[in-house]
Amino acid sequence: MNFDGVNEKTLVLIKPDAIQRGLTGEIISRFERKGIKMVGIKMMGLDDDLLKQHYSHLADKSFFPSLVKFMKSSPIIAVCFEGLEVVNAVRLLCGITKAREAEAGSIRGDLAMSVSCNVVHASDSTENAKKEVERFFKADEIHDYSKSDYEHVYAEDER
Ligand code: DAT
Ligand code: MG
Repeated sequence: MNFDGVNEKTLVLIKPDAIQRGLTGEIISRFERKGIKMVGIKMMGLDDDLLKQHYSHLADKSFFPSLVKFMKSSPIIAVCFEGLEVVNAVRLLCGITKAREAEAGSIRGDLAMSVSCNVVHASDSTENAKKEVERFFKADEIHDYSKSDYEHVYAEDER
C-alpha cells in the first residue's frame, strides 16, 4: 500500500456509540464533504487480541477494561481514508478526546459529550496510521481508484 503524498492513508473507526445512535452516515458525510477519499470500509466485531494491540498505549490505565468492553459492545465500522496530509486533517475534523470540550464544528464537538463514548477513533500519526490500516484491512480490501473531483479538491501541484 502506498502511504505517500496524496496517497497518505489513515484509519477511522466509527465506534459502538455512533452505531447505536445512528450517526454513521453523518460522520462519513463530514469526511466526504471535506474532499477526503474513502478507499476501504467494513463493519466488523472487535476481539480482545485486536483491541489489546490497538490500545496497547493504554493497557496500564484503570479504564482499559471498560474501554475494551465498550469497543466490543456492538460492531464498529472501520474506514480507510486517503488524501494529502490526511492523518492530520482527519484528527482535526474529529476533535479532542474529551468530546464535551471538543471544538464546536468538529465531529466529537458536535456529536458527543463523553470521553469514552466519543463516536470515532482516528490514527494519531503517519507511523501509527500505517500500522493501524494494515491491522484492520487486508491489502485487497483497500481500493486504488481515481476520484474525478480531485481536479477541484487539490491544486495541480498538490496532486
Ligand atoms: P484518542 O481517541 O483521542 O486518540 P487516546 O488514544 O488517548 O485518545 O485514547 C483512546 C480512547 O480511550 C479514547 O478515544 C477514549 C478512551 N479514553 C482515553 N482516555 C480516557 C479516560 N481518561 N477515561 C476513559 N476513557 C478514556
Ligand atoms: Mg488515540
